[in-house]
Amino acid sequence: MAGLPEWDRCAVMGVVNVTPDSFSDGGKWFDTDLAVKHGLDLVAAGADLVDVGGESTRPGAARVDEAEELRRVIPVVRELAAAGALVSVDTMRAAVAERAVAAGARLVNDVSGGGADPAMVPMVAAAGVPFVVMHWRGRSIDMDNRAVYADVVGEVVAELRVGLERAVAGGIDPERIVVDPGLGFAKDAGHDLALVARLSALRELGRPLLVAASRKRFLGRVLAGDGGSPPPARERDAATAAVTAIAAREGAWAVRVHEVRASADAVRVARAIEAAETTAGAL
Ligand code: PMM
Repeated sequence: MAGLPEWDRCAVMGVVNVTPDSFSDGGKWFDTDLAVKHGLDLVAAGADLVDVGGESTRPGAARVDEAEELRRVIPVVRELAAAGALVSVDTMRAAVAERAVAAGARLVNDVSGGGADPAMVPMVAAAGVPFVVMHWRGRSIDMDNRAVYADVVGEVVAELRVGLERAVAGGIDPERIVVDPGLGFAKDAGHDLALVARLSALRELGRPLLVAASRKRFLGRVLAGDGGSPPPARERDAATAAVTAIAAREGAWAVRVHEVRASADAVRVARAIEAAETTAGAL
């Protein structure tokens, strides 16, 4: 990926949500110092990047205003970057992305893929930083109503292609674009599982793939089984690591996770298996 280090395996992006209401860890890292400490702990646990966000995107979430988002995000980005962490900023606002890049962020992760703020694509193009184009169908407040597909994999690939083309038409270097299926965004559990089952179809887009399954509802549904109730988000980390192993085997560029250690181990094991496969193929 142009503009970032080349890892020889799937990278691990640790999540730092500086929000009082994020669905899986909301409130815990709301204070700047705690958020910075959490980010550094994630790096110590094996995170290759840390993704700092100040606005919850959980289903039904309302938006925070820009001043509040800046207040939450910028000091955390600045301190983590100064401490040597590779920081990504999770925002739908060009002004937040711009200030975060100035504070040291090296990647812009926009869950709207540039769709929410018309100034985002030109800003990222001018800054020359890598950009995540995620699949979404609109804001969190009513996205569950848009989880209607005849062919979820085909439609997500086609809609991501549109986002990719919009970003390139807006001046972003295609070599700096990452695509992401947006698990849980306008998707039900069946849709998310189908996308994970067919990650290879997303690779047809020809761009590195980011997979963000961590603690999401679909894992809760799987763990609940028929008629059971889903375990709380924090009890979905082993399930998350299972998806990490699968994503790494499917050639994902990175996974975005809350609990880093298990996924950091999983990507290393997947890499070792891949190396053994090459050796075995040569025998
Ligand atoms: N999911 C969330 C937030 N940011 N970014 C990308 N690229 N992909 C995602 O699927 C994604 C994201 C919501 O999860 P959280 O509230 O646990 O951070």
